[in-house]
Amino acid sequence: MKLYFTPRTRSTRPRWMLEELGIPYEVVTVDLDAKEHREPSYLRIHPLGQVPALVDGDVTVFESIAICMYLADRCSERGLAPPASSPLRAPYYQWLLLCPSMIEPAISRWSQHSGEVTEAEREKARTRFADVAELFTRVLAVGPYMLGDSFSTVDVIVGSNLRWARSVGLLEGRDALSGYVDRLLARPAARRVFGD
Ligand SMILES: N[C@@H](CCC(=O)N[C@@H](CS)C(=O)NCC(=O)O)C(=O)O
Repeated sequence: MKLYFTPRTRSTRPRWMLEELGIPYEVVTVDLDAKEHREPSYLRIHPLGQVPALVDGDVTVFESIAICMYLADRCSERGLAPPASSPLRAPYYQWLLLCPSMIEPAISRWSQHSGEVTEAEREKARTRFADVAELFTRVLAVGPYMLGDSFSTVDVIVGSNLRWARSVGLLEGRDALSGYVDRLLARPAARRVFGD
């Protein structure tokens, strides 16, 4: 497998998955500053010119969460996705899709500098993030993982989102969520990716 990867981007999500699953893979670094993601050879892999992308034999897949879901199903015996017949499959989809539809736009909007967005827009983003943060706090109090007893792909994605949120100050005063991020980042697979 080849993972098209740029450090400190959403590329870390599939890399974390690959490390959790113990799948051998090759990293192909894409230099965004050098505009390598706009070169025709890369656009044949990801027609929208973004990272990450994964090539697995004849299969090419982009979108970080789709790649993680693909990998979880590819190695279903590792239990990082509930089987299609499991009642946990519903919350699995629910939490995974909530991240790019609601959390990522809120973190991104909040992180923008004044001038790029109005203060009212930033405040709306903070409130939207806070609503989800409260919900996650309740889910994880039952947890300890997003799907209950077991670590799953949802934790890779929610953990990645919350790590990003923490880096822009959105987890201040949210010790339970910060502790969850710390627990996830202490996993050997995560340490190999983030080194922190
Ligand atoms: N929804 C996509 C977003 C991909 C994305 O925005 N990637 C950024 C890095 S995090 C990128 O490639 N930026 C360069 C560009 O869009 O020109 C995913 O989750 O993979």
